[in-house]
Amino acid sequence: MAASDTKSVLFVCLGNICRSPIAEAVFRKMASDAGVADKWRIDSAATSTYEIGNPPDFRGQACMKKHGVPMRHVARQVTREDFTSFDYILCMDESNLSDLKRKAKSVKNTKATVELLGKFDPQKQLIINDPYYGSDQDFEKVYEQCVRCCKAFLEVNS
Ligand code: 6LJ
Repeated sequence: MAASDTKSVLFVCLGNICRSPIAEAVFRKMASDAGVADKWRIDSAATSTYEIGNPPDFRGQACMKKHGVPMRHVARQVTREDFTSFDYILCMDESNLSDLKRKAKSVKNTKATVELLGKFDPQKQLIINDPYYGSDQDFEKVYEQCVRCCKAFLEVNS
């Protein structure tokens, strides 16, 4: 596989411990199951500095274990380089989107398409809400939304 055939996606949320590591892990497993993992660079990051260096939220880890999806990540913040090196930056809510669009303005030669992951949802649930102050059920909903959206995103990129 030539490097020029590689696509890249960065999943982004506020803290990079709840939603975006789930999206990253779900998408990586789908790409792997489809036999195209070698064609993708897949990562996740935060708009904020709140949780830099921390592992995914325990409730998200439990949710992913339950569904048999491996997840291993250390939270990091979005960098200027992310805007020039990723093809897609997919985020979760309108606050993420406005933060990313503001950051993108200070970067020359941004190549990334920045959009809501929810735009790919066949059930049209556009926003993937922050489950930080929520319940296990809220994490389950995040997972289900990520499954629907990542499946559709992979299909349009196949
Ligand atoms: C600056 C003030 C905020 C959240 C989160 C919320 C709050 C989070 C968090 C998602 C992932 C110093 C840091 C907000 C990781 C941490 C607590 C506050 C952090 C907020 C508003 C509504 C719903 C959820 N902020 N950490 N401190 N989401």
